[in-house]
Amino acid sequence: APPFQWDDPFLLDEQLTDEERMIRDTARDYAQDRLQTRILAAYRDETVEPEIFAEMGALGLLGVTLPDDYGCAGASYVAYGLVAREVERVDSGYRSMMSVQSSLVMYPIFAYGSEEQRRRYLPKLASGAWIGCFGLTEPDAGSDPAGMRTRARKVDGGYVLSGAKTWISNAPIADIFVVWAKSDAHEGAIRGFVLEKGAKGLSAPRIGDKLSLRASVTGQIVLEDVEVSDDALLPGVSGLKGPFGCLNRARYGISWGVMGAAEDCWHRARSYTLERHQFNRPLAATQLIQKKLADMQTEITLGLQASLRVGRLMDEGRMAPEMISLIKRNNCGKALDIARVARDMHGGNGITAEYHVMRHSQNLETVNTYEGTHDVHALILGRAITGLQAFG
Ligand code: TGC
Ligand code: FAD
Repeated sequence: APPFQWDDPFLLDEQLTDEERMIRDTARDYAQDRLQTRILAAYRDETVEPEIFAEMGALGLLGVTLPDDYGCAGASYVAYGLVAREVERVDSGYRSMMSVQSSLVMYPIFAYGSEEQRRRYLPKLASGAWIGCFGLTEPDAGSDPAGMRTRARKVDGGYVLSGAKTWISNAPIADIFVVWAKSDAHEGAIRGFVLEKGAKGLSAPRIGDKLSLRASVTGQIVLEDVEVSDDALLPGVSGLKGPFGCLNRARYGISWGVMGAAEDCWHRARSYTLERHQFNRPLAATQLIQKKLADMQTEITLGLQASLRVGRLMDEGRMAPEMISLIKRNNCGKALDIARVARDMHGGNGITAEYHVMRHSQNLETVNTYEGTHDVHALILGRAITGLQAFG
């Protein structure tokens, strides 16, 4: 019988194509060589590092699933998930920067934009020369984006946007803003608009004092009668299915990403408890510690295999959004549990930055909440199971 690989029990590696392994290795080398080395200072100081987009862009890691006509790799959704896993192995904030650019900014321009919009924006977003953000959430509309207040009013030759978005990743450093608003020219339907930095009345103040996701800058988008021309409208979609189409992809990537963070916590807990002796033996020689390590291994192995399955279904065009709710919810919840337990297994050392596990657990608090909270995804699944809507 083949030997059991403790760190890849179901031989995930074997289930990947050569191209997927190559993209995974590129992402892993970059993340370990260039991101792992700066994360402690970046997290402590809330450093804003826009150059990370150009670094990722140069390696082809942005918008990796989009076609090469726009400077992208044309790779599979599995490859995209592998990139998220490698980047989030270092920090959820860096993965956030990548997911927003790829799934929430480049994807809608590709899927809903005009050919002119694609040509104008996608190559610069793919190279990381331009940074994008995605404005859906508002101060009074989080889990319920249908309650948004931001309005687009039709005027001659364009629209006037007014309202406020909050909790927007990348907003303070963004060149491109994908903003969702209710449009009076479309009977109040939610429509997407692409705004550019510098538009009169557009500002993006930073949100400070975050105790989570500190390496990723977050802001508001304030729209004070921002006038845009007709060609700012994304012509290809109307209604909430526009933003949700983007969220499907970002949530899917997160399901892989959080498994990377969980793996980092698991591996660190294993190394630490093998080294650390109490009661004249390694902590790893105790039954309780081994049970915790086995639980981590089990959840990570099942979680990765589930994400791989959904990725393959996406690549075959057979994805249903509920599949993504299942893996986003489960993998985020399990990763958060794993990070908290890994912190515990590190004892007092676990609360310091240099052991990394508490940073992961702080980050995963955000990841469990954004892109649909753990409970909202339960309600999406509950609706599919029962046919009954339990939100309102
Ligand atoms: P509902 O009636 O269910 O649907 C309205 C319309 O949307 C369609 N739809 C979808 N289409 C594609 N994919 C999906 N996943 C879809 N879900 C719904 C649906 O078919 C319908 O279309 P139509 O044509 O019939 O009108 O809408 P609802 O208002 O009842 O929604 C409820 C709920 C809870 C499911 C939904 O609102 C929800 O998912 N809330 C969570 C909000 C959320 O995830 N926000 C994320 C903000 S972005 C973010 O967090 C980025 S962080 C990124 C980072 O930094 O990494
Ligand atoms: P609420 O919706 O107020 O939820 C509060 C609590 O109530 C949660 O526990 C929730 O599960 C629960 N709840 C809500 N509705 C129900 C219900 N019907 N039944 C039972 N319980 C319910 N948004 C963007 O648009 N773009 C971004 O780039 C972005 N980046 C983010 C970055 C960070 C760091 C953070 C923290 C958030 C970001 N978000 C972004 C916003 C994020 O998507 C929202 O925070 C999330 O959707 C939850 O909304 P809320 O914070 O308003 O919480």
